[in-house]
Amino acid sequence: MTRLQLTDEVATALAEGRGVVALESTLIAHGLPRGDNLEVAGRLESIVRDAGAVPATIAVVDGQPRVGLDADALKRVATDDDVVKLSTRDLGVAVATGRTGATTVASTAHLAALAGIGVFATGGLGGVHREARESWDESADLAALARTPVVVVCAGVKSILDVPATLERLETLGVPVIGYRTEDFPGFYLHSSGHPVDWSLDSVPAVADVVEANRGLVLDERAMVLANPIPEADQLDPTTHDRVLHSGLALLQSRRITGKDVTPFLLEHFHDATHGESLRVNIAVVERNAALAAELAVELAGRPSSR
Ligand code: PSU
Ligand code: MN
Repeated sequence: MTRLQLTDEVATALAEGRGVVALESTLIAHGLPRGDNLEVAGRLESIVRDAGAVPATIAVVDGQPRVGLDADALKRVATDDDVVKLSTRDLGVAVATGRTGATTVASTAHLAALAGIGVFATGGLGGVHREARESWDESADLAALARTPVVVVCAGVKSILDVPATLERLETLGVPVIGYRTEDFPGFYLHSSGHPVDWSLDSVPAVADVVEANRGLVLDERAMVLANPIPEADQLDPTTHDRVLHSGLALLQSRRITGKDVTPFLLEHFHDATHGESLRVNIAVVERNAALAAELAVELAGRPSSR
């Protein structure tokens, strides 16, 4: 079997049953602009450490799947020009051909679960794209969540997607979606997507109870989504949001952008068109998710039954 390369810090933490948080690398390599991204990647790791857990940023470097990146590898993923976006179906090709790539929610979750990591922080999930009825564009993230045992802390899905369709698909796939201190599914840049969630929990121990209950029911072979919204005071201005979203969707059509380029293109459009305001929100979102994921990882590690 292809061996995962764990940093000593991650290997030791897992062996000792301490809290570990997986972090995804596509948001670093392809979701944030160069310049800010390396700094953000480092800060996410510090936030996890400050909360008493160990960060494991996941990527493929020269064909080697890595769980935890040293400073050199993190820099390559954030700054090299030839870093490809790897979903789960791309992992084998990347390993066999020695490529360097950043992992999406789908592939990060897969590698995290293989390494025995149960908690994962990201920004927003991939989901069902608008116009999916014609394009069939649904992120492989959803299928991966249906078969991967990990808790994913995110701020919902971006409004660039079809949010209600994505929620329907998560329901069909049997993936629990829990709002953290909210009754609404978050809208990534916005506090609320305008769509409710079935379940809301107010504390990290309460979330850990659900993780344990699912395990007891042998329902833990799939993921659980913990949806953590940005506070309303910090969200992107909704009017700006709607305007930029419409112009971005129009550009997508006129430039015929499809496939794995859609999400990075729209993110960059938001960052350009809002003059960095969406970037500020994006960074706040991922930092808050890393902090909550670390709290949950520490809570679960403190429960002997969870090991
Ligand atoms: N959400 C973000 N930033 C991102 C992504 C999602 O806030 O960069 C990335 C994630 O890696 C996610 C991927 O898994 O986009 C989904 O891409 P696609 O729609 O091509 O599956
Ligand atoms: Mn897609």
